[in-house]
Order: sequence, then structure tokens, then C-alpha cells
Amino acid sequence: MSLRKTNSVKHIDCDILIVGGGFAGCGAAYEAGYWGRGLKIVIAEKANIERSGAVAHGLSAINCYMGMRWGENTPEDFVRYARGDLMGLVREDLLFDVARHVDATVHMFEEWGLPMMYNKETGRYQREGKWQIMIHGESYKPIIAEAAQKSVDEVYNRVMITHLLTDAHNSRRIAGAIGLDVRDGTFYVFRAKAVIVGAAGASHIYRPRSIGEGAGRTWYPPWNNGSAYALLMQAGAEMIQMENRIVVTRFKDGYGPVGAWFLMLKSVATNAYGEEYEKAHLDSLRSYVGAKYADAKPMPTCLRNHLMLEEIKAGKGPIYIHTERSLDTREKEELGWEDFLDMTVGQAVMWASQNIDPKEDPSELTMSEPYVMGSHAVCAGAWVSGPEDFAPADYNWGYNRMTTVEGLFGAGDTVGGSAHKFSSGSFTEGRLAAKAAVRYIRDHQDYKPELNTNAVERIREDVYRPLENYNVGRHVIVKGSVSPFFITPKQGLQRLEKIMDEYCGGVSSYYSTNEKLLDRGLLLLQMLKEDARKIGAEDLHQLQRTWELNHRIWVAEAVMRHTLFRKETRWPGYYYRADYPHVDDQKWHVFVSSRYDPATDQWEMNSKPVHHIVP
Ligand code: SFD
Ligand code: AMP
Repeated sequence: MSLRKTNSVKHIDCDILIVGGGFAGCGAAYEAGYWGRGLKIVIAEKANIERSGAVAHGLSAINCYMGMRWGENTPEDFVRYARGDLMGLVREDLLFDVARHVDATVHMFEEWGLPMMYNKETGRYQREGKWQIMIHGESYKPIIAEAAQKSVDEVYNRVMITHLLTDAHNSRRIAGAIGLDVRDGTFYVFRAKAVIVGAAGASHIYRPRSIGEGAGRTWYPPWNNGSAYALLMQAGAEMIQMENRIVVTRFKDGYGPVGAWFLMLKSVATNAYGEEYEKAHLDSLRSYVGAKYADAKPMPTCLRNHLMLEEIKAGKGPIYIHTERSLDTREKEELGWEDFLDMTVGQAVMWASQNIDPKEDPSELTMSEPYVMGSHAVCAGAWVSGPEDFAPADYNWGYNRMTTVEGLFGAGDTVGGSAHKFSSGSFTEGRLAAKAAVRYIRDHQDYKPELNTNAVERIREDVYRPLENYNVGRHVIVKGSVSPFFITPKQGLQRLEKIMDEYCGGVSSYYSTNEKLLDRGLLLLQMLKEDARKIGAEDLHQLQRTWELNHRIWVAEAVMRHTLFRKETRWPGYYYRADYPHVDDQKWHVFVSSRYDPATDQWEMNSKPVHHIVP
């Protein structure tokens, strides 16, 4: 495909641009529509909003619900829970803010038609666990997307945002974004007074366990490529906790989630010899991380991983989850199947293909490759301003969820330090960001965003360069599809995954790394960055893959730099700094922060205080 065929340009002027129509984006759309009457609000979504993002295939639970109307939990309880799970390092102001609003969000979901599960005895939502409720959620995403679509002026489906644009006269203020229509190649130039990014965290930064015939199978979806972080970083936004990647315990090979099984169905996990290893290792865990963390209830997610890993390293695998001991009624059996059919159909297929009847046989558990995200039991992401009534002075600079770039807001995976939001909390955070963005626009009535036309032209050349690389290089194929002039996006991706896996604590090293490995990894990453300018894309699909890879490389670099900076092992079970194997609360009870400076092409690493607000 030649550049000539893809050079149609569309200019869109709006007040608020929402990047990504996932859970955070839909929440932002809904709330912006409510408060922003008279403002022009648009969404740019790289897939189709009806079935995009992490919830594309549906979910079987809403994992963040307080149940305040029934006196089940308070926002303060939630802060204590998430703080304990993240080994102390969270933004308590952001957590509290999500918690106090999230129930209202869930009630709206029910009004919009989401089928909830009710407990027949209590008349309340069916609890999966203390924070989680069960839903019949196969159509969760289309239901939420409908509300979002009705709230905004325009939705641009199949438009991937590749770059954010700052103002021509102020590089610290947002002014718009560049988008690529991945179906017809149109180049979009959005001009906006405020931008809200909800473009999700990332899988495929690390080499997945599923390679070869299972390539692409991951728990976090393969289409989530970390744009949430890459876009922000390139615009100069400050980030925190990028070293805080997550490893999830999952049903082996199908990546089926475990929450419903452990929490509601009360399944137990054992090693291959039938021993309940978690209990057996409590004493050694206490001496490793201290009683404060080892005895937290529930045990932090990373430490549960750690115990499983120890068992595997001791040669006592496979680890089994005993579904057969808990599916003792027809009702529970149905719940078990629905859990996967609503959320991870592949796991049900895996059972069928391996002749596993979950009411007769246990299933293997495994630990996934690491993912970079901000809404599960993990909180990588942007350093944002907190709610004005609750945030400490140094956590607040005017507008809730605004990043350190003026007018640029974030929600969901995008926001750092605010873990355990899941789907409902991400939507809620989108609402909070949008309300603040509307206020920001109203407070700055005179502002007219101005774009730097030279910069836009440079980006346009960059965006389509992979098509040109291919067009030139394809005439010099030396063998099969190998050209000395370009690499394919897939080759680039595999190289990135190998570097991260082997140098930055992936599965092949049991999640372990050290300073020497990280230094070497960063060097190899620089070489990959150079070669990434020579990627050849044979069509628009491969062009999209190229831009997804470019964003992934940015995320990987941030993860590496943060991992290098934090000289301790804060989250054993997520990753280990072998040269600093312990939690070090004296020196490292802080957030690691970074800022890439687009003007100098330099990274600045720093730390920020963690304030404990909730007793
Ligand atoms: O059990 C661009 N999640 C669960 N949440 C729950 O509440 N309950 C569960 O049961 C959950 N489980 C679960 C979950 C996820 C997955 C994959 C599985 C199981 C198998 C987590 C939530 O899904 C997650 O927390 C939220 O979805 C996060 O919201 P957000 O908005 O931060 O991300 P998104 O929904 O993926 O949306 C991102 C959107 O951006 C688009 N996009 N658009 C334009 N330009 C670009 N450059 C873009 N890059 C991305 C995407 O297409 C998408 O629409 S359980 O396992 O925990
Ligand atoms: P998962 O299915 O692993 O994504 O988890 C869904 C929810 O259940 C999340 O809120 C997890 O933190 C929680 N969870 C999963 N397993 C356990 C466990 N063994 N103990 C406590 N909470 C858990």
C-alpha cells in the first residue's frame, strides 16, 4: 500500500477528546455528557466500542463494589484492603474517591439492563467475595457502551491514537491527538481543549507462556498494548509505580481467573502431593517479609504468588485447584461453568479438549507472565491530581485525575497508585476525570488550542513510514520473507518479549532480575528502538501492529527504568530484585516516579512520599 493511498486527512475540533472507549472511557463519556451540555465530546476508539477492551468478551463478576446501602463495607475499609494488598504503596486519596462513588456506578449498570445475580436468602447482590459481586456478564460491554455512545457527539471507531499533541505555545498543555484509521488509513488530527486517556494497560510486554501454537493467548487481552502509558509518557507526563507489574494465578493454558473459585466456591489449592502449601509456609514468609505483610488479611496477591512459586521451584508441581471438592451441587456446577463462559470461554474449551470434568477432576494452576496495568491487584500509571477534599496538598494541583500535563486527564489503567478498581472502579474513575475536565474547560473559557503544524507533518511521515519501509524493502527479500531492510512487527514484538522476559524478570527467570541484567536489558532495548524505525508494514493491519509495538516498547522502557531505580523487592511474587531481595520500608516506602522529557529526550527518575491518610 502506498503513502498516496493513505494520505486522506480529517481535522476534528472538539472540547473533550476521550481516547479509548473501554470501561474508563465509557465512564468518562457518560459523565462528560451529563455535566458538559453544550460542549462537543468525542471518543476515538481503536476497535469498536461495542466490544472493545478488556471486557470485550464479558465478565462474570464486578470486583469492586462496597455494598454501602446494606452496610457491607465502607470506603475506609476498601482503602485498608487495597493498601494491604499492594504492600503499603497506594494513593489512598484516589482509592477513597473511587470507593465512595463506585456503588452508584454499579446501580446504574443494573438500571441499564445488566443482569445481576441476587442472593435469594438476603435479597442482596450475590457476593463472590467481600468486594466482588457476581453478574450474568456476557453482554457487560455492549450494555455499558450503549450508555456511553448516547452521551457523546461522535464516536470514531477503528481510530487508533498514536500520539498526543501539546499546544504550539505551551509544551506542558494538551491540545489534541493524532489518530490513524486502521481500516481506511485516514490520518486524523484532533484538536481538543481537554483529553481524557483511557487506553488501557498492556499484555505482550513480556514473552507469554503461550507461544507457538498457542501464541497470542494471554490473560490480559492481546489487544491491550499499553497506549495509556506510552501516549502520556511521550507527552511528558509524570508516571509512578511502573515497576509494579502484575503476575496472576490462573487456570493453566486457558488463563481462567481464579477469584470465583477461591472466594465463592471455596476451592483449595494444593501441590502435587495434596499438601495445602500456603499454610505450611507461613512462618518462612513471616521471616522473609515480616509479620506486618505476611499476616495481612487477605494475604497480599503477590505473596500468594510467592508461595506458589516457592512450591514450584521446590519441584512440588503441578499445583492443583480442587474444583472437584467444591462442585457438590448442581447450582455450584452451573456457577462454575458460567464463570468461564461469561468471561474466558477458552478455559471451558480447554476443559473440554483435555477431558477435564471439573466436578470430577482438579485443574492445574499456573502463574502468568507479567502484565502492566493499573486497575487490578496492581497500580502502574500516571501521577495524577487527587480529589480536592481528601488529597494531601502535594497530591493535588487543581483538577481531579489531571496528569502533570495541563488539560490531560486519565482514568482506569491509566492512573497510577489506585489499585483494585477493576471494571466498575475504572468506569467510576472515568466519571470523576470527566467531571473535572468539564470544570477545567469552563474555568479556561478563553483557551483556544493551537497545534504546531510542522510537528503534525513530522508525525504524519512517522506514522506511515512502515508502509514505505515495506514497499522499498520487499524488493530485496533474501529468503522466504526475510529482508535486510526491514523487520516485521511480529519480529519486533518477539524481540521485545525476549528482552523483557530474560532481563526484566519474566517467567523464564522465575520473575527474578538484578542491576546487571537490567543495565544490559536497557542497552538491548535501545537497539530495538533504533530498529523499530525500520519496521516494514505490508498493510494497514500491520501498520496498526507497528504502532501497538511502538507503544509497548515505551512501556517496557519505563518498567525497566523503574525496576532498576527501586533497590528492594517490594512485591515478591510479582518480581524479585535478586541483589536486593527484601522489603525495605526504611528507604523504599515511597513511590518511584519518572518523567520523560520530550525536549531533551532524557528520563528523570525520582521518588515521591506515600501518605497514609486512612487509619
Ligand atoms: O476476574 C485505544 N477485569 C475484571 N474486572 C471486574 O470488575 N471483574 C472481573 O471479573 C475481572 N476479571 C477480568 C478482567 C479483565 C480481563 C481481561 C479478564 C478478566 C479476562 C479487569 C477489567 O476488565 C479492567 O480493570 C478494566 O477493563 C480496565 O478499564 P480501562 O478502561 O482502563 O481498560 P479497557 O476496558 O481495556 O479499555 C481500553 C480501551 O482503549 C482502547 N484503546 N483506543 C484508541 N487509541 C489507542 N491507542 C487505544 N489503545 C487502546 C481499547 O480498544 C479499549 O476499548 S478478573 O480476571 O479479575
Ligand atoms: P482473579 O479472578 O484472580 O482476577 O480475582 C478476582 C478477585 O478475587 C480479585 O479481587 C482478587 O484480588 C480476588 N482474589 C482472587 N483469589 C483470591 C484469594 N485466594 N484470596 C483473596 N482474594 C482473592
